[in-house]
Amino acid sequence: MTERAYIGMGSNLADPAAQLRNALEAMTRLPGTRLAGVSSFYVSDSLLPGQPRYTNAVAALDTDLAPLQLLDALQAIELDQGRERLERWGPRTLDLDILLFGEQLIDVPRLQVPHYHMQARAFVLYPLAELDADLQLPDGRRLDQMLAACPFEGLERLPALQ
Ligand code: A4P
Ligand code: MG
Repeated sequence: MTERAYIGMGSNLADPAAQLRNALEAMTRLPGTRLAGVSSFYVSDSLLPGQPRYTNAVAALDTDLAPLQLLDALQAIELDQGRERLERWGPRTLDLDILLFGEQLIDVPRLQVPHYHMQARAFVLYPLAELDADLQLPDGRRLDQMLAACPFEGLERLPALQ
């Protein structure tokens, strides 16, 4: 069965925008998967002080992969792009989070969906809204209500690439 998954992408090392573009390219090559949309890229300060600014975006994937297969594939892309897990929340060349996977609520040790932090993060919610402003989460929360509680402040939307 094909499901629509939304992937939160982030990078704050080694030319972040290029990291996101490479990751998008890699996602188009995943088996049984189609890249259905990409938001603008957004720059914002790190949630943790003393780290470089992040570039973030959200991608929509239509995929026949199962959720854990998709997680495996995304983690392989992270590793391929040189991510080292030195410290939790540390700076990273590439972070790929499964924000939503169809209507599924997933809570297993390796994977929780919807992603646990998405509601408070402008750099997730605003790009997600570009792809589907009417989105309703499987737990009943509505994206427009989450946005209303999450100011755009501090986000800088980069102009689209030509
Ligand atoms: N995991 C569980 N659920 C999921 C999911 N829905 N998607 C597990 C992906 N992975 C999921 O991930 C640790 C484990 O989470 C994985 O092995 C997987 O089994 P990780 O990517 O190594 O951990 P992390 O990214 O260091 O932690 P976390 O909590 O994902 O950090 P965040 O939330 O990504 O925060 N500031 C700005 N402006 N922009 C950012 O993107 N990001 C962070 C990191 C801090 N500040 C930021 C940003
Ligand atoms: Mg992560």
